[in-house]
Order: sequence, then structure tokens, then C-alpha cells
Amino acid sequence: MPTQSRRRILTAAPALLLAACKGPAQAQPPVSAPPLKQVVPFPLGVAAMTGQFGDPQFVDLLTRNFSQLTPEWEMKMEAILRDDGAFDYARSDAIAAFAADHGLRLHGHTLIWYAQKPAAFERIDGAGQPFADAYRNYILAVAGRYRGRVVGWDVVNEAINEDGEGERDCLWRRNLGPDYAALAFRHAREADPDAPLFLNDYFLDTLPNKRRSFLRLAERILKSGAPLTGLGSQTHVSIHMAPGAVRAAIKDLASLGLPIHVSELDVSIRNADGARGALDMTPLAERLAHQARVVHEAADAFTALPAHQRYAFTVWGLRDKDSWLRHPPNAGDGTDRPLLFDDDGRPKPAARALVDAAAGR
Ligand code: 9MR
Repeated sequence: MPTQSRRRILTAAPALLLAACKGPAQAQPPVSAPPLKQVVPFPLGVAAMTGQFGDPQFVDLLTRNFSQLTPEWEMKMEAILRDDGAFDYARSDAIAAFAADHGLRLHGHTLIWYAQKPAAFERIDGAGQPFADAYRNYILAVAGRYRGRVVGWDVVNEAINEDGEGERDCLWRRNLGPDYAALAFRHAREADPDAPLFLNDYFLDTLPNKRRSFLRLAERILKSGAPLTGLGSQTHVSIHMAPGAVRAAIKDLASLGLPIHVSELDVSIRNADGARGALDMTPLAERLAHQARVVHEAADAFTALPAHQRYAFTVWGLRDKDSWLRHPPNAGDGTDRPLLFDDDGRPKPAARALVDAAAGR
């Protein structure tokens, strides 16, 4: 069989399996949960974007259950910095206004990210002082504009290499040297004297070596005297996580004594090696129960932190169908269900697990 068509069949198979799981024997168990924010003793965050706010069911579900909002993209450079270097705050202001109108805390995400390489900066790549000035100017302008409106900022996002070994080479490091992250924290503090300022990354639970590199970088920034005041662990995980790994990461990160943000939680239920993996016959209800165990572990470990270290616990999307894991280029087989609420906005076992963990059950 030619590789291409073989791949297509393997990719389609899990979708067929999950469709078959809709029969009565494998239907999702009914779950009830109180409004989550009322029973969870710390700020409960969710990622969202303004395009979703026209849907009243979305807004109702969000505001009933969550007390904090992270803009999924509308406070990033991609939204704010135009190619010609001008600032466009239409999107970031709109999402900040939504948060204010609905009494939600707003978490700023994100000032400096290797993955954002705006034309306005690429044009001055290698220019020396003009690049450093533009870097400072961007952080001062954006963090300054939202001073008093955000409860904290992801100042530097995803600085550690994919494999966990060392720091990423990126536009910012290339131009400003290895201390570009510390510099970003200093600029952010200059703009906003009060907000907790976070270093944020992913796979800190999946890859212990990445966690070590992350903590090493955090310690270097702190040693330089720069105002890093919080650590964010994205927690993009899956039901295939080794039990105890998420708990170990939260505990280990908390050892520096800084506030912790579980900043982008989702728990993929896809096959261990994605849609191309061997056929996985695990019934849907079992996958969702497993997902609930991972969420329970994360929430339980977070609840166990001293109150001053519990900045917030944030999930990366509201309903399963809102997840980045369902949309290009991450769609996979299109059937993932990584969040706390199903496509129709009903609480899943994972939502119940969060409630139970927060109550010490
Ligand atoms: O989920 C976000 C997606 O909607 C955006 O298109 C993308 C680029 O802005 O960013 C995604 O969010 C990422 C987050 O900002 C940083 N950690 C990984 C998240 C998933 O890719």
C-alpha cells in the first residue's frame, strides 16, 4: 500500500472509533458540577478570544465558571504590532474591556515570545541599539497601557529549547544577548511597578530536563536582580502522562517560593503518538475518566501550595470545540476533547475532578 493512502487510513481510524463510541455503552457519563469559580479557592482562569464573545452560551458559561481571563492571542505582538511598527490596540483593548465589563481578572499574555517575529523587528535584526530601543519601547508601551488593568504578565514565554536542553536561539537573544529575558523583566517592571511578572513555559511536567533548564534560567534572572516574580507552567499534557509527573512539576517549581500559575492546562485524550499511532481501542468514557485523574492531580497539587503561591489555575479554552488542539495546524484527527466542558457546554468528569480536588476529596 503506498505510504500516503496508508497514512490516510490510519489517520481516519481514531475518528471512526470515537464516532462509534457514541453508543449507549460508551456514552459520556452524566456529570454535575457547581459553578467552578465558587468552589475553587484560587483564581480560576480560562483562555478566550473576542471572536467567541458573540455567542451568549459561551459568555454565560465563561462568566459563571471562571474568574480570570487570558487572551488566547489578542495581547500578543501578532495582534498589537503592525508591520510598519505602529501599535494597534483595537484587539487588546477589546478583550481588556470584556474582562473589565464582566468582572474578570485579566492576565496579560505575552510580551516576549520566540515564536513572534514581527516584521517591524525583523527589519532591524542586527541593528544594535535601535533594536534594543524598540524592544524597550514595545514592552514599556504595552505593559504601561495595561498597568492597573492586568493582574500579571507573561513577560517571557517559552525561552527553553524544545528538547529541554538549554535556551532557545531566537530573534531576541540574537540581538540582545543571553540576558534578553532579564532585560524584558526590567522593562516590564519599569512600566508596571505592581504586576506579578512571569516566566512561562511548556513540558515542564513532561520533560524533567526542561524543568531543570527552566529553573536554571529563572535563578539566573533572579540572581541578576531582575524582577521575575512568578513562574508559569503551561501544563499542556495528555492522558498518557505518568501518574505523579504533574504533581512533581508543580512542587518542584514552587520550591523557589514564587507564585505559580498553571497557565494553559489542557489534557489531550488522543493516542500516545497522535493520530498516526497504532489503533487505540480505549473507550471514550475511560479516556475521559483518565483525563479527570490528570486534572485532579494538577488541581490537588496546586491546592496544596501555600495560598501566596497560588496565583491562578488556568485552562486553555472553554469547551472542547474551542481548543487549539481541534483547530489547524494542530487539529490531528479533529476528535480531541482536552478541556473541562464538552462541545455543548456540559461539565465533563474533568470539571468534577477540579471541584473535588479543591474540596480536598
Ligand atoms: O491557542 C493559541 C492559538 O489560538 C494561537 O493561534 C497561537 C498563536 O498565537 O497561540 C496559541 O496559544 C499558545 C500560547 O500562546 C503559548 N503556549 C502554547 C499555546 C498553544 O499553541
